Amino acid sequence: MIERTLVLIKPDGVRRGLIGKIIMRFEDAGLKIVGMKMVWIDKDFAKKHYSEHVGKDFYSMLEEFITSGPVVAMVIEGVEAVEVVRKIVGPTEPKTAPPGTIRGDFAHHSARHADKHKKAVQNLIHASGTREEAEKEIALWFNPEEIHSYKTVHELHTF
Ligand code: FUP
Repeated sequence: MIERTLVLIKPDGVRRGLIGKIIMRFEDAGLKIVGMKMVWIDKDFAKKHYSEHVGKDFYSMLEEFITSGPVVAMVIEGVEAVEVVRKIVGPTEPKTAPPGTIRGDFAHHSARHADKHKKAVQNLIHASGTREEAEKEIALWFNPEEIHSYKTVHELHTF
């Protein structure tokens, strides 16, 4: 039941100064950050991360976006964390993402608007979609020694 998932605060989130507010959403839900770093990836690394999208119409825009500045990469741990983190992040398109989700509260652009301007939709976050994806993505972004095992006060004071 305890899972780990990969979360990226994308370059738009970093540029907008939302790192702290975004991390707070995960900590507020009781999720545990077990790995974290700031990385500015290149095009080769972007192709590895978005391997399932390489060759699609929107890929070049996505690559331009994800390599446009540094991202904050995190490994987040918790009960059924993959699904819970996706719920907190919200749907891909900020326009569709409901209030209360990170994408719904801190962004509003539509996919149509992004397409019109030939840009990837600026949606602040990447979060692994499945447990299999999480495993693959964590291995791509983090060395095992960059992921830490420790107890939060909540774990120490409860069962
Ligand atoms: P998500 O799982 O929510 O990150 O979304 P996807 O894996 O479907 O898409 C990856 C990224 O590509 C998303 F952040 C949005 C972007 N994208 C576009 O910019 N245009 C498209 O037509 C489809 C996806």
